[in-house]
Amino acid sequence: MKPNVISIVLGGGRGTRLNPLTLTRSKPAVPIAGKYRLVDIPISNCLNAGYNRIFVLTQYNSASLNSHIKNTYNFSVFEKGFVDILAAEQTNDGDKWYEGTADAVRRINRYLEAHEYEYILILSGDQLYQMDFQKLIDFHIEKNAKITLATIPVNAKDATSFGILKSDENDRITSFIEKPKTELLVDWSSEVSDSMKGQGREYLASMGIYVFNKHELLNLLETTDGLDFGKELIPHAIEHSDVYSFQYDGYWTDIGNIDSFFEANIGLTDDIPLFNLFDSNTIYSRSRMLPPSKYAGCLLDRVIVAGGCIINADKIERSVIGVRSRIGKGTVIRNTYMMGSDHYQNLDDIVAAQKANRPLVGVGERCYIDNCIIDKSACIGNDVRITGGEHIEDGDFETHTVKDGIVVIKKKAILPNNTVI
Ligand code: ADQ
Ligand code: ADP
Repeated sequence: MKPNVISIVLGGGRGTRLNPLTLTRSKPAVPIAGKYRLVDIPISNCLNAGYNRIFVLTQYNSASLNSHIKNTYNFSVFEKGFVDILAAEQTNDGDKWYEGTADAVRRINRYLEAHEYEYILILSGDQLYQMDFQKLIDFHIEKNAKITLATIPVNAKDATSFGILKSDENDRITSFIEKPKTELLVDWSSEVSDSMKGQGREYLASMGIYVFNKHELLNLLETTDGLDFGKELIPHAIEHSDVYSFQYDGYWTDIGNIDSFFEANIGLTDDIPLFNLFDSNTIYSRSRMLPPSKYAGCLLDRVIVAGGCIINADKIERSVIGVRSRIGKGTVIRNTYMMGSDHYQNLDDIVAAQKANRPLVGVGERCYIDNCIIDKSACIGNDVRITGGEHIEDGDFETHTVKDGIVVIKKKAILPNNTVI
């Protein structure tokens, strides 16, 4: 019999590290890889393993997240599957935010009570990976664990951003420290494979992916008042219960900030990308019924292009071009993630914009764009130059934000002809 599992996707704290992409939408709704949303990744991993009862916890319920989930995850009446969004608050004010990951799960427990389940799978909403959760759950059952953490070896630099643990020869976790300072790391290296050692990945990190036995989780939520899994509940459980480590050695990346979000997207254009979109495991997303993309006079080198684009550029290199993108003649784009647009401008819109001397949605003619993320429906005029890179300082402006040398053009921003950034 298939294990009885309910999954919870932690859809985001305040999400400030991904600003300005999360200014007007919740983190799970951030577009990734030209046609998906962040939330599609953990949901697809669950569905591929056959676990189709999923809650997505988010701090606010943007219209786009709702419509995306509603339009994408439709189950037949025979399947009893669902993907439900549970939002902490509709607005940003007040004290009704989920105050941490454990607090979020504690507060939605009343929705879980309506369902039968034995195991609960808790997932992060901002990670890129393809893991077979069936193997994780099987491991948990075999070990007779009360809690299992998915873990991965990381190097010393990354170790300070994660929960680091040590386990015995039977994979039982013996000690855990959340985000240790560099000077504390000396005592925390683990036995890892030669190939991991070769890459300097000697510290075993928690991936923030947890399997709990139902009663263990309910007991922990009830008898402790910790607000966070990593800071409080997991360290407490390791001292008092049977917690195991399921070591994973595939590709996994945390995409919590602009830099890692950018690299995760651009990395998809590599010859053999670490995260493989072209895999037999489906990544589900909304089917949009878009026309095929159309190109004229354009040289494309390592580019992913989603559906419904009209591309007349001279050259595009190492870039991801999202749904319904329109790019004008003579333009060069490199190292850029362009998210695309939610709708097409019709001929009347185009004539009106031209009359008002307003740039059209998309990228105009003779532009040069490098090291950039262009959020949805931005209007970039003709002869615009955007040159991100190490030379450019961080800052927040009306139309864009610069973080780690990456220029992020805000959603619906209007950059007039000849703008230089
Ligand atoms: P972090 O990722 O830093 O560390 P956290 O900020 O708790 O931990 O986020 C975990 C997930 O929950 C993220 O997807 C986040 O967006 C979401 N989240 C955070 N606060 C939330 C809230 N109030 N409501 C809903 N969702 C929320 C954790 C662990 C570490 C582990 C890393 C691996 O604490 O031990 O190493 O994950 O990435
Ligand atoms: P996102 O979170 O991606 O920025 P939004 O919430 O702004 O998205 O909008 C996404 C949804 O709204 C899509 O379903 C899209 O069809 C619809 N939408 C937004 N603007 C328009 C428009 N001007 N015309 C038609 N549909 C639109």
